[in-house]
Amino acid sequence: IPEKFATLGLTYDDVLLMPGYSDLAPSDIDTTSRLTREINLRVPLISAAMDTVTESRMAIAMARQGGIGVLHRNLSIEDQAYQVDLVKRTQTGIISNPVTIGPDATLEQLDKLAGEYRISGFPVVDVDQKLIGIITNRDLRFTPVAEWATTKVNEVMTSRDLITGPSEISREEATKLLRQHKLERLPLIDADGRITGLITVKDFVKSEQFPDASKDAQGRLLVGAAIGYFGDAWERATTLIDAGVDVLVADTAHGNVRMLIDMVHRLKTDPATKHVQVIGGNVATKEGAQSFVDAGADAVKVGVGPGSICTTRVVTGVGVPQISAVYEASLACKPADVPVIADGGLRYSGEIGKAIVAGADTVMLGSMLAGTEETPGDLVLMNGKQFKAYRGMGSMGAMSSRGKKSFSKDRYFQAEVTDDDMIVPEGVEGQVAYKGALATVAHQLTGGLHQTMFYVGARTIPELQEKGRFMRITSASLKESHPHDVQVTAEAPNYHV
Ligand code: RVP
Repeated sequence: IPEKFATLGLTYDDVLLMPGYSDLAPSDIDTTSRLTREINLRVPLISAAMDTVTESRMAIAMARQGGIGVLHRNLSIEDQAYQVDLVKRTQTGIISNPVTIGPDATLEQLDKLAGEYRISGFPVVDVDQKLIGIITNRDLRFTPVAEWATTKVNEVMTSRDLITGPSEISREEATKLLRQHKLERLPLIDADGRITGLITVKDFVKSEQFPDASKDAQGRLLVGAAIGYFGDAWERATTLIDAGVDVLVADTAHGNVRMLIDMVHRLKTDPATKHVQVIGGNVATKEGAQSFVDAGADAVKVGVGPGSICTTRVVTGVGVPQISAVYEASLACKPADVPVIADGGLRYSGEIGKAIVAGADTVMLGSMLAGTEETPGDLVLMNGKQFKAYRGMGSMGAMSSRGKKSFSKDRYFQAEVTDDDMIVPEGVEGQVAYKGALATVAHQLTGGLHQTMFYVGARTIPELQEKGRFMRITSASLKESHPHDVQVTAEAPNYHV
């Protein structure tokens, strides 16, 4: 019966983009794209919610480059919320909710707080949040460490002639004050002297250094966090919202599931949570995408089985080749104006443009970002080369209690499996070559996308989606695409043999 068989499935290696007429200068090209209904990114890249890819360091680095990171959820609710907090407090201009300390805290407590938040100076406030001083690492230096436990903040803080600014100070005025008084920090206060913000020189330099950074209305970096649908999932979601998360990302291998769709619907209708952007996923069909569109999702994430560390298609026999999956999902999302995320399976920068032409607005990357400096985990030296671990969230390592407790087994519908021997993994554990700083990797990816847009003749991402045409290719053509008939003697930063 013909209906038993869907049409032929295509993936990245099955297609190439057709070149088109171009009269663009490199500076004309704009890679801004929609992450969700309400959030735009200058660079359409997302780091995967995996425990070997995205914790706060990666999320900070991604947002600074103009993309966004999704914090993984294989950790306790408190730990994940703390990671959100770390990203939201990272300096980029004005810190609207600075970490403060009381006058009666000891220097020992101050030192601990400084380590926890990786910051070196705090406004000192009384019980009414009124600014009474400022204390920095420098003030600590004159007190012997042995006395830190007994010395109080108000004994060493600077409290005379404090220079402050009004809450609504402009960037220019703040720069003037910082310069004039050679200040490291400028606390901002309201009419009653209560602390309302903090500006540091370092932040100002940073925001000039990262002009594409993804920021919220208050100038803080954007961050996403993964959630599930099982057990304490609602508590996790609301705790992350309280910590200031911008985007919640339903993180499951099969999103077309009643409980998860209900969860997304609840998040988008409950008055306490509906202001936060929610991404539904993963799906790989038009019908699956439609369920999330109907539930009110702000974007839909696509990918069943394409991941480099994923064995879902072999273990279960289920999946949809990624170019077809993205295209199918976009048929439900485009009419509703809901952005699409292509998640998994990308290996080269050229595949970002292919995903976009198939119907995606952004792409989520695991293996392409794994191995960078900012990922969790240590370097491993093997045969004189450096590596970092990269593993699937459905691997034995991520789902078993070996090492530490697993919090994300419901991603593979095995939340209630307590005996490790009973786990049915859908991913593998491995390693990838050390790649250095994320910034250099991100530069190659966005640079590649710029070139795609130039070749196609598209100035913007919507234009690329509109103009882009595929040609289906054969395995002989694929062979022709890659370097062939030579021995590659030098590694390119964007091509590895
Ligand atoms: P890749 O970029 O090809 O490495 O794929 C990353 C994606 O793979 C993730 O964003 C996620 O959707 C999926 N994944 C993560 N773990 C597993 C697994 O264990 N099967 N799959």
